[in-house]
Amino acid sequence: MREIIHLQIGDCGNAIGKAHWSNIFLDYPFINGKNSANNFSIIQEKIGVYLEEKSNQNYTARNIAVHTENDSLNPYFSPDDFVKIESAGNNWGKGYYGSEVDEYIIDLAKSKTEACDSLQGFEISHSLGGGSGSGLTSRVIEMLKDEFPEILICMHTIFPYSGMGDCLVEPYNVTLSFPYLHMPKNVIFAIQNERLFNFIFHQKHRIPSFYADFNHIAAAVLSGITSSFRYSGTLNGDLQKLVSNLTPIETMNFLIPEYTELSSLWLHDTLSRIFRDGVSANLLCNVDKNQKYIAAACNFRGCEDYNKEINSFFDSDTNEIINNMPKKKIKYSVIEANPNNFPMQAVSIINSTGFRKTLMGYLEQYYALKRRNAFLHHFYGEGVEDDDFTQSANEMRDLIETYENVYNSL
Ligand SMILES: Nc1nc2c(ncn2[C@@H]2O[C@H](COP(=O)(O)OP(=O)(O)OP(=O)(O)O)[C@@H](O)[C@H]2O)c(=O)[nH]1
Ligand SMILES: [Mg+2]
Repeated sequence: MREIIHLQIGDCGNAIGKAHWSNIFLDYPFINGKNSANNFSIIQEKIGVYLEEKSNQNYTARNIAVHTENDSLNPYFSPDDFVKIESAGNNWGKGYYGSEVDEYIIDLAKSKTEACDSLQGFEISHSLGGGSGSGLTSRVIEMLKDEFPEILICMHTIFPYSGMGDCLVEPYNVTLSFPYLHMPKNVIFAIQNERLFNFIFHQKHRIPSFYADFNHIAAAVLSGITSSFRYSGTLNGDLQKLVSNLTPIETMNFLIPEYTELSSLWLHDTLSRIFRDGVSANLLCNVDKNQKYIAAACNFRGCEDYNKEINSFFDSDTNEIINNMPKKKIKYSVIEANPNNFPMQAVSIINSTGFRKTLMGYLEQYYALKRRNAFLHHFYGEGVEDDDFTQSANEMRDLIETYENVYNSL
């Protein structure tokens, strides 16, 4: 079995993690005392990827919850997998340097690893706006890399609003985290809160309720992406395949999810709207108007009856080019089971030079704050040095330049 260990760190990481695990457990209607008449062999085969079997047909999540309070998902989370932390007060420095539980988290990860047959990687849900999700996550990534240098780490990362964040120092937290995300053998599924807002406002035509609506979508994306690791015979069936298919250029390791709720009535129109030249409204990060895709994949769920329509959409107009990528290069798979939260959905993953715009947004805000020396003493007081700021911002600028070079060279 190729197992994945999931960690959820901070308020946002735990809220999204919890919503995600609820979805996962709904996918297994035959465990923990529940019965189902259906044949679930297609999912049973890979049940050990995410779940630990405690006793016959009784499973818990292979999860480590790092949070200020134990709001666990009973009975699916084991109390031994909860690590209590103090809030890092929205300060990356406090999360990175001030944590007294970093070694305990790594010990827990090590003991979970030892119980695995063949670990395929770690997954981390977190946000970059607060101090724990940014700083403690950076520390944990660094320590995991020391301990398991060859293992893949896959981040499900919520980026703060790029204009009107909850707290003014968010651009510092994003920038200081950047070098820890942008490392070999990491992939980051990047979601911006403002894009979740826009999605609900424009696609669902209502004002979102914070954060329940956001987390509903973010968890649906996470379940959509990870369903390929949980169902047999799917595209990108393990982390390694996903990383090698979606990150042809190692330094471009940020992936943008795109979430779409599908209706049988408008299936073809919806697919034409999301897979077309330009910017799809369903992309969950801000991207440049002129962008070039370097890789893309899509997982459909609950669409089995529409296999023919989906195949014919991708097989028609095979000369069509979508943001510089031939349509025929988009890999897709259709998973039989319904997605729990909506009858039919598509979750795409895009690797695009357009991600430059997301990074530019935070870097500009970072410079605007840093130029005025705003709030710096809070960070210096926690052990962050001016060099840390400068090096992180430079690294971010280098990646922005890489995106520009790749755009110009394609
Ligand atoms: N989508 C979403 N975003 C959230 C949620 N909770 C907080 N955020 C965003 O995440 C950032 C704050 O991060 P938190 O996760 O609250 O902070 P933390 O990791 O607990 O860090 P500290 O509180 O400083 O210890 C802000 O940008 C919020 O807008 C949530 O449940 N869902
Ligand atoms: Mg918090």
